[in-house]
Amino acid sequence: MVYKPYSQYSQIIKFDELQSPDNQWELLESIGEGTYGEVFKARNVQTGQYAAVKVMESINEVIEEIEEEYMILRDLTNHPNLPKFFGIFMKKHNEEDQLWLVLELCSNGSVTDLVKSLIKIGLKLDETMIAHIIRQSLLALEHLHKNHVMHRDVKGHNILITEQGTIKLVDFGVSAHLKNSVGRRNTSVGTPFWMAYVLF
Ligand code: 4QG
Repeated sequence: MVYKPYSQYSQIIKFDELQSPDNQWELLESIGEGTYGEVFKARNVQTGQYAAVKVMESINEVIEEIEEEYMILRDLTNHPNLPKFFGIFMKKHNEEDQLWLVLELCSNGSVTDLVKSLIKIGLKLDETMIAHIIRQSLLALEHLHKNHVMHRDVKGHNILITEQGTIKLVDFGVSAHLKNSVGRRNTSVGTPFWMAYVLF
């Protein structure tokens, strides 16, 4: 029997009551890395619907971060520029349990991927496309900020494009509710790309 301290520690996620994803979602290929886990394409075994699944291991080491991300997904993703949240599951594993966050698939990938593929063929984003991406990203941020949440890792990797071309800001792995511990949030997390604005 593996020791699972998280079932006692969590105030927000009832780990003991989480369902297994096994008869609902099956993983397909890996499609990227988030802050606290790998992301896979997945298919609903009953409906055939596709989704993105963020698989998290070593749950007890990042329990507070997982809870914060879960609350943001549960409460704030009712916005067109944030990914839909389809559910949270516990996958029993021989050695270590996995937590699965099932999210909307953005099948056109990230803005970083898009820019890289354009560069390869000698092209770049035109101003209209940049305006579209920035505008919808800002709408997502406005929604988060109105709800006292800061994302803290805005970058091309975390700005995704759906099949329809809608922009979705993703990965709340280092996001924080401001009402939790004001004064601790000047800590440096995420990717220090944004530091360029401060330094130059
Ligand atoms: C998500 C789809 C790359 C990731 C979170 C949804 C993290 C994707 C994705 O990632 N769709 C990424 C396709 C997602 C590609 C949603 C690709 C939420 N390169 O083809 Cl937190």
